[in-house]
Amino acid sequence: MEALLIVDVQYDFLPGGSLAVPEGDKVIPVINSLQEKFETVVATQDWHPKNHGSFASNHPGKRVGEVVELSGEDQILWPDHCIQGTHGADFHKELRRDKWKKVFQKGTNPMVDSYSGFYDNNKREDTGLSTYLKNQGIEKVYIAGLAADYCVKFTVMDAIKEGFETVLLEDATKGVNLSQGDTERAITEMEKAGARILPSTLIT
Ligand code: VGL
Ligand code: ZN
Repeated sequence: MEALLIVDVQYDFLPGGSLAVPEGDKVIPVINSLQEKFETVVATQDWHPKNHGSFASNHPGKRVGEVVELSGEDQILWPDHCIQGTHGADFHKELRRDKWKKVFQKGTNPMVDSYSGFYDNNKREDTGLSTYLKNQGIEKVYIAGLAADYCVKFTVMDAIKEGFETVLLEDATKGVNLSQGDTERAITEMEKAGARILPSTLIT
């Protein structure tokens, strides 16, 4: 059995949002047509408390893009984004949700970031996504959404580690590209780790 996993298609990651992914909105129609081809569709939602340690605003004197230590791990500092209950944390209104079986929220612990939809960056807390998919008999996951060089990449890597056959839908994701070429490098890393990289037009 197969599932489509939609990562973080939320206003703050879309043009006009606080951590906008260039052309992030382009994935919405692509993902909507993909959803018609799957029986099991699940989504992740970046869902931070206001005092989250990944926000530059919570580290006086530090700026967005600087790296600090958070619970013993290097943490890139981001603008405030996806704060629980705010518009920026909502899924885009044009993103269809009628087939979604479940939403997995992440990044709720202020002391650790969580790029992957499976585990936090210290791999201590589990969102329940892996167990959920396995209980549904899912063996293969197709991953789409934002951002290709952060949450999508980490979700793909953990999907592989969890033993799922993993496909990245290349035209259904876009990257932040803090440094030029980050998205291409992320795709190469995912492929090396064992993901298949496919265009969504090949999914039937
Ligand atoms: C993401 C940075 C911080 C993402 C989430 O969804 O890719 N990136 N939080
Ligand atoms: Zn975040």
